[in-house]
Amino acid sequence: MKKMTMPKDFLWGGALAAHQFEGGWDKGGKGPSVVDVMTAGAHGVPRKITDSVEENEFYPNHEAIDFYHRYKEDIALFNEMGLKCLRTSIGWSRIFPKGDEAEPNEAGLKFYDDVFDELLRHGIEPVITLSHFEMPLHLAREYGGFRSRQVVDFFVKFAVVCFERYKNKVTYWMTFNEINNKMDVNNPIFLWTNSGVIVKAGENAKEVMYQAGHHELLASALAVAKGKEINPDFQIGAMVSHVPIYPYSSNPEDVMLAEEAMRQRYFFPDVQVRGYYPSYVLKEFEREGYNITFADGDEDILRKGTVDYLGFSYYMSTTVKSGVENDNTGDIVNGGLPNSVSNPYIKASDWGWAIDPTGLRYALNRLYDRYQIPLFIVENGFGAVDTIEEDGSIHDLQRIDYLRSHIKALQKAVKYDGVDLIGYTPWGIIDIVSFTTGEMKKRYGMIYVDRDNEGNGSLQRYKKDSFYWYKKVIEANGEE
Ligand code: BGP
Repeated sequence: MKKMTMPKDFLWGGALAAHQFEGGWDKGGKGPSVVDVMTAGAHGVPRKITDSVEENEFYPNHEAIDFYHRYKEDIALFNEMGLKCLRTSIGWSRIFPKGDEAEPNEAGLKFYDDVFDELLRHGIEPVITLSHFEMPLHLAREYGGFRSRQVVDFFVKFAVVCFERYKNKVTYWMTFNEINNKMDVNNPIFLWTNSGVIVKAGENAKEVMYQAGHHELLASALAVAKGKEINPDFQIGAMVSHVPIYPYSSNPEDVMLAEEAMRQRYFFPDVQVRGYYPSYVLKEFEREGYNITFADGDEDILRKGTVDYLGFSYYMSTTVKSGVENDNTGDIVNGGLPNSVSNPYIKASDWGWAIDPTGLRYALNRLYDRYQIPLFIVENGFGAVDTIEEDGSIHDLQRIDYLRSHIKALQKAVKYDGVDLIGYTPWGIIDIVSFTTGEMKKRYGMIYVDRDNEGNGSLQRYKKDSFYWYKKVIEANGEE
C-alpha cells in the first residue's frame, strides 16, 4: 500500500495568546483589558474578577513572560524549532485602549508590525486571533461588553483596522477564541473574558450568555465579510473549544444524553460555519422563554459572514451518564457538565484533564463530517509541572508522550479518514500564564521560562527535551 505522508504545506506551528505571554500590560499606550483585572488563582482556586487594578493583588498577566521586550529572542527560538507558523492574538486594548476611540493607537499597531516582520523574516507565518479574551476593560465597564450591540461595531472597527494594517503580512485569521466556552455559565471567567459580561442577581445566566453570544456571532460575521472585501485571499476562521462528550454506556439514554450535551459545543460553530441558527437552540429559547433580541437583517448578516475554516482547541474528552449528578470524585474535570462521570478507560493529567489521543481523531472526524470545510488544530497541549535540572535541562517526557500520541491521531485522521487539516499549533509553545488558573506552574511549553506563580524568577529561557523532539517532527513533516 502506498506510504501516505502529510501534505507538504502542512502548517506545523505553536500557539499563544497576547495576554498570556506578552506582558507589557500598560506599555505603549495599551489600556487595561478584562483579563488585566483578574487575579492569580491556583489549581482548584478560581481567579477573582476585581473592579480595577489594586496594587496589593498579583496580576500574572501584567508582565507574564515579557515577550513585549523579548520578542526577537523568542522568535529566534521558534525559528530554531523550525516552526512554519505561529498562532497568537492581537491585544485589542493595545490597538484601542478603551475600545470606543475614533482613532487606533499607533504604538500598538507598530508593536505588531515589528512582531509580524520578525516572524516573516524567519519565514514563520503569523496565524492571528483577533479577540483572545482581551476586550478593553472600558467596553465591559461602560457598555456592558457584548450585552450591548454597540460593542459589535467597536469590534468590527478593530477588526477592519487590523485587516487593513496587516493585509500583506497575515493570511490566516480567527475572530473570537473559544467563542463557545461561555456555554459553561458555572464559571464566570468565561463570560467575562469572552464577552465582558458579568451576570447580575436575578438574571438568567444562559439568557444573558445567548444574547451576548448573538452579538458576538454578528460581530464575527460582519468582520468576515469586511475582511474578504479588504483581501479576498484572507482565510478567516471561527475558533471553538471542542471537548467530545462520550456516552458512559450503550444505554440509549446515555447515548442521547451525550448527543444533547454536544449541542453546547456545536451551537456557535453551527452558526459561524452554516450561517443560520440551528433548530435545537431556537427550540431551547422557546422552551425556556429566553427573550433574545434579533434585529431585522441579522439573519442576512449571519448568512453572508460564514467562515473559511474551523479552528479548534482539543485537550481532553468528557463522559456523561444518565441518572447521575456530577460524580466529581474522579480526577477528571467535567467542564461544568451535569451528569459527567470519569471515564474508566483513560487517565488524567495532574490538573484532571483526560488524556485521550483517540478522542482527537474522533473529534476531527465529527467536525469534518459536520462542516465539510478545512479544519485547523490551533490548541492542543499538556499542562504539567516541569523540573529544571542543575544543568538547565528539562526532561518533559510526559509532554512528549502526550504530543506524540495526539500527532499520531491527527495523522490517522488525515491519511486514513481523509480529513482536510490545515495545520497543528500545540498550545503554549513557550511556558506562559495558564488561563483558567492564572499559574505559571501549569507549564505547556517546549521552552521553559524561569518564573513562578508569585512572579519571581529571572525570566531566562531554557530548551526542554520536547524542543529538540518537536524540531525533528517538523523536519520530517511528521514522518518520524
Ligand atoms: C483554552 C484557551 C487558552 C489556554 C488553554 C489552556 O481555553 O484558549 O488560552 O489557556 O485553554 O487552559 P489553561 O491555560 O487554563 O491550562
